[in-house]
Amino acid sequence: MSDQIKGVGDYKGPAGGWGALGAVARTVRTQMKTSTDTRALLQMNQPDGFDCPGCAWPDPKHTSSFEFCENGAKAVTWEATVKRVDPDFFARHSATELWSWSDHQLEDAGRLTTPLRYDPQTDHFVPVSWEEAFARAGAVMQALPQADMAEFYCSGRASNEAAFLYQLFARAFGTNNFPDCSNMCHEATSTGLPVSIGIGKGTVTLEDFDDADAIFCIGHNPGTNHPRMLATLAAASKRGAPIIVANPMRERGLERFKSPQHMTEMFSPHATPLASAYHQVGIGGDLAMLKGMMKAVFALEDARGDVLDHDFIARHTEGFAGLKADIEAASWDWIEASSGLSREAIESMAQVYASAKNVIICYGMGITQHKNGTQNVQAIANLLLLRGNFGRPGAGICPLRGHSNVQGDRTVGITELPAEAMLARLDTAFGITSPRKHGHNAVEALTAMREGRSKVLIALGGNLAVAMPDPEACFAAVRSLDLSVNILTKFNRTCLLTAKETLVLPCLGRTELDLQAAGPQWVTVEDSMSMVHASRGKLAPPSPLVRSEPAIVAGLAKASLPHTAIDWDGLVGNYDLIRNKIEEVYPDFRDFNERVRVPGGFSLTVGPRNRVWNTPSGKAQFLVHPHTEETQARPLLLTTIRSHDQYNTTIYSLDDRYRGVTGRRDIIFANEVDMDMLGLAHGDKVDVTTTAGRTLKGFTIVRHAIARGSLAAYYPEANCLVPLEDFDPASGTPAYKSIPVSLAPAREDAPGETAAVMATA
Ligand SMILES: Nc1nc2c(c(=O)[nH]1)N[C@H]1C(S)=C(S)[C@@H](COP(=O)(O)OP(=O)(O)OC[C@H]3O[C@@H](n4cnc5c(=O)[nH]c(N)nc54)[C@H](O)[C@@H]3O)O[C@H]1N2
Ligand SMILES: Nc1nc2c(c(=O)[nH]1)N[C@H]1C(S)=C(S)[C@@H](COP(=O)(O)OP(=O)(O)OC[C@H]3O[C@@H](n4cnc5c(=O)[nH]c(N)nc54)[C@H](O)[C@@H]3O)O[C@H]1N2
Ligand SMILES: [Mo]
Repeated sequence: MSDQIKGVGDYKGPAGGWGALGAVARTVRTQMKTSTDTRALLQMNQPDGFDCPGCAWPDPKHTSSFEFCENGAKAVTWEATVKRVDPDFFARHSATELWSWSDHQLEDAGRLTTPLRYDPQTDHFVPVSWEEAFARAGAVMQALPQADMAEFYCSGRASNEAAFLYQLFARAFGTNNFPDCSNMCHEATSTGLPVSIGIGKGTVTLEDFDDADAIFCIGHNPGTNHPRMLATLAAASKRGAPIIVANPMRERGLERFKSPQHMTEMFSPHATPLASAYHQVGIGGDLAMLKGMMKAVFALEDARGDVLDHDFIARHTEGFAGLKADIEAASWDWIEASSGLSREAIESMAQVYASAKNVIICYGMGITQHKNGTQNVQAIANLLLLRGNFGRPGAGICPLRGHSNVQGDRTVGITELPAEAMLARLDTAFGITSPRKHGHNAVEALTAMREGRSKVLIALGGNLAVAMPDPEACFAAVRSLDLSVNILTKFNRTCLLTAKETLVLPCLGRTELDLQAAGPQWVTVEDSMSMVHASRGKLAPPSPLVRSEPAIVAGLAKASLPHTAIDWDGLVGNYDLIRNKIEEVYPDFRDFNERVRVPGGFSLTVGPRNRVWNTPSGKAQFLVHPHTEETQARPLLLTTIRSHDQYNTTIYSLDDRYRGVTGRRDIIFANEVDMDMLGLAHGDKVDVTTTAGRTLKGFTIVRHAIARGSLAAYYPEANCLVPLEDFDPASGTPAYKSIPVSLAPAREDAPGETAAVMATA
């Protein structure tokens, strides 16, 4: 029945396996030229090669093994493509024409080769020299009435060196406005965990997975977004460690895996099972589920007496009595209704948790991108603290980070909320006076642009307006600016939101050779387990005109700050000098240049690994998140997810292999029972409407293994359903993953919309 609908079927294989190898072969064939280029793939994650620009999952220490995955290969081939968007391309295609292209088509056209500016007279992007580009940007920057009217966006691919120079530029210019991709991603982690355990990062190492007695995976999809994690999970599964999943959707990458790197496995009919239990929690039901687990843990303690780690709780924590009272006040009726899981299911999760000595809890966007994202994160920490699951091998918290260096960018200063001590050291290191006023996060930046309070957007990577909620508001906000500067490898839709002055500046990618005055340069990155290591690009740049990110940042800084005393050229000439300055500002980077030259790099300090809690009282905190015991029915909630063939707003292809979708993205995944109740059939066209009257029209509804009351659609097509005002008040993270909606059969007269263009063109 399912094969009657175009592009919708079932995927029966495991994650990985021959499907993954086939996909790698296809991406190499469509993007790359010769076998010399494909050698790039063999450089990935090698001690003297480059860090994979895909995800932030760490590599085995001192690796010389061959560690790459299907989606890492897509990230590299997409960057190392032979396709180019050169001046001829922009002469042939006007900006208006390019607007009608899908996001896939825009980036698939190839790598940028020359600086461009938008010419409103002709409606074309035209080549300019670097000198002219910098001068045009500098003129607007110097004319700004206040430094705080500029927004410095950073996406998480930028290296530590580029990001450090970028924050220096912004602070020397006079603002802490650092909207960054982290604000849309793990901000709930960065905000929530410091209050709980004194650091806004994960606490486990890769080796901890070998010692874990149970692993929980809540709200993340590693088969697609962190595929190298599947090898780690498979190893745990083979040892017999239970892997407990909580996810509204059944994701193949959490069910079973066949490693494409093990030939015996590839030729055997068996795949490694991953999840030992799979709980389809309702969208947004995680806090109730976590409270339920804690309630069951307390009940087990009452029955057995050996479940809580009393010694740890007494010595290392505060707030236990408050948490216990809050959990006791939660009724099973409320927990079941709010989580969508039965009491028995939650008790079984708690049983596994309480029986395992060392537990790791992993989580991703399914936890953070809700109005209560910070509470979700802190509830995970509460659960771990109850049994002292910090500071011993095999235990801890593991946020699955986003971009490959998003954690490093934050470490070296990309934050709108800088600490005074850091600013003081920055000022001493460079003889500047940094602004003390805190700046804008991503939502605040777009709001300021929308209201005319900000007039400049400089973007170090990313596709800000497309990644944010509410394209109508965000697209208009960028179009209203005096200056938009896009430092990118590939042209994207945000470039087409032309301001009074619009510049597109092409930069080198991670894989490419970076030649500066002192010779070839390399950069450093931090993975999601706080390991800092080197990344060395080797491939030829896409054109001789393309410059490195540090060089572009320095060029913009010099043009914007005519009286600057900072030796920008010196720093760019030799990145060792940038690293020396990072060390001056961040003491944790002591002997940076020396330690990062050791293969595998070094670890930054993570207090909880040694039971050191950098909180005001020096203790870890149990935190209470009161709820009201509402009994009214939950609305239908829609979550937005990544397909297997996308990297955020970069759409590699319109396929989503593990969910059985081919050649399209205009899909709403729904539970069969809900569809029956709504009178909708598999393959029907529907309109999705939010309570605020936002609509997504003419998408096709398909039956899927998803929790009751839960719907899913792809990001960014469904971003038009998320209001800019719907975010977690604690962290500012947009509530991309719990949108209350209703469904109706599509009205025939539905006009075409941007979302439809993006999904299908
Ligand atoms: N290939 C590839 N790799 C990537 C990326 C990419 O786009 N492509 N993006 C990178 C970035 S920036 C990030 S942040 C990470 C994202 O990595 P993930 O966090 O894995 O990303 P998502 O696809 O947004 O969603 C993850 C899962 O959350 C589940 N989910 C949705 N709502 C809920 C909920 O309410 N509760 C629970 N428990 N689960 C829920 C979905 O079913 C889905 O399986 O990956 C990084 N790596
Ligand atoms: N509805 C919904 N919206 C979401 C999410 C969701 O789950 N649901 N997830 C959110 C999350 S977690 C994130 S992180 C954001 C992502 O937001 P962004 O980080 O802003 O978006 P990307 O799509 O990763 O950026 C793609 C662009 O980066 C540029 N690029 C690639 N490599 C490089 C490089 O090496 N250097 C430079 N300078 N540029 C480069 C390319 O030109 C490409 O067009 O989206 C958020 N938006
Ligand atoms: Mo992210």
